Amino acid sequence: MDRNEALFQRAQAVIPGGVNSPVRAFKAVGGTPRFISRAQGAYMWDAEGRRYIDYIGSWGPMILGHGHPAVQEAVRKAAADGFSFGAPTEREIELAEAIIAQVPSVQQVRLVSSGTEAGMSALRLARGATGRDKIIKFEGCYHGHADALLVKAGSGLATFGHPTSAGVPPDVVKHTLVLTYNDLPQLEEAFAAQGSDIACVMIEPVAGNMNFVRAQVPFMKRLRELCTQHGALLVFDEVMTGFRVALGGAQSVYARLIDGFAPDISVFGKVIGGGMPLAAFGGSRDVMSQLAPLGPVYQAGTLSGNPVATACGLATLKEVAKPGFYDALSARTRSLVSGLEQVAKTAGVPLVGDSEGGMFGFFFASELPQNYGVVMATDQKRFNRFFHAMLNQGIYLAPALYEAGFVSAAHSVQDIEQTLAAAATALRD
Ligand code: KE4
Repeated sequence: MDRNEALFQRAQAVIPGGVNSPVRAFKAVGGTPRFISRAQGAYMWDAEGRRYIDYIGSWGPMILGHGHPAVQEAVRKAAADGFSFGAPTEREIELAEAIIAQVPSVQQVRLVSSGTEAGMSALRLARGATGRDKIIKFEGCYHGHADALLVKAGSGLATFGHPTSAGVPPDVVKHTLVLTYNDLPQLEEAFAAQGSDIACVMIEPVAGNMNFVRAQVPFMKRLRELCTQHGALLVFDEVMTGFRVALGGAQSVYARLIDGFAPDISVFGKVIGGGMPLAAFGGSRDVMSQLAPLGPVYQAGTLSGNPVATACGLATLKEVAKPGFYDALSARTRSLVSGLEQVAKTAGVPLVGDSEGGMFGFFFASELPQNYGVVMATDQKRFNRFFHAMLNQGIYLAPALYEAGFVSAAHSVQDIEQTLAAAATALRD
């Protein structure tokens, strides 16, 4: 028996589903998950010693590639000085300053340990700052697993959401309205009907949890206007896009396209921790002053701003802030996506893709989907066959058609060429 299979069996005896996060179990694509023993640069090795070109990068954090020497050195030194103090440290200030330096809409940040914690806290802050209960999110956007965000659309616009998970009381999600991504008439209708009750709209500006779907510029422009007009806060969930699609995150992309654009609260994770448990949320000094110990909105965390995690995140942000980093990363990622489209065209298979910075997606479809329903109507069987045909050739893609992919600064031209050659073989299936 393959060691991955043996480990998966052993894991399932002591860990629910054998994994500590559901998407790792390969349920969407079938087959046995690979148990990773080590990673370096653009590569990971599984328990059988097989090497994979890694297009997940821990779902976004590993933008430099695995084991970057400067990051490893920073973590080694920080660990030698102590793992956790439960007291403030200078490096938390440095990391906050590094984030604020790149994101003009953020004047203050609070560090936490996961994207879920950051999203949950941002939601509570928005409700506390506005004194309102209702929130809007979009189908297909994932903001972590806080109860109020595990919700699917109600039967009609006027009705609020229903839980998507057992254990979430309907009462908890009754204030959550779920709309269709990029659906401007529906957004207008929701605000016209309930705008004065909406605390915030939470959105993934480039939705990486329905593969790769951009919020269209007119939609985003109007969303900003409606939030401002009705006194609702616009919460940008940049856990995946922050420091991944651009140094200033997705909001810097929209600020170039929409005059004066900025969200009110931003949520970060993944890249800012460089692979260690660290996330953050931030906004204007005025909004952030609502947080304890200054204000009435409580939020806390034993390991928030952990000294080893902040060292990892800070070393990562120092590397990505170097001139030309995102130009090179964007070009490499674009070469992958355009190469996949070309290979599919040659094979006569409909495939379309998109990318921004080091984040990409592709669909077995002829047009880029604009919302979750269209994403989930794309060819799932073809995706799953393609996923395994690539995995068997040493190319590790996201094990679900609704997940985005990630390229790191360590992915070489040769890695992209090897991937495209494998895709040509896989598409002959
Ligand atoms: P975490 O709690 O997993 O650190 O972050 C939650 C989160 C919040 N917001 C966005 C936009 C996210 O993408 C995520 C987490 N992303 C998933 C990948 N789709 C993490 C992978 C997993 O769940 O294991």
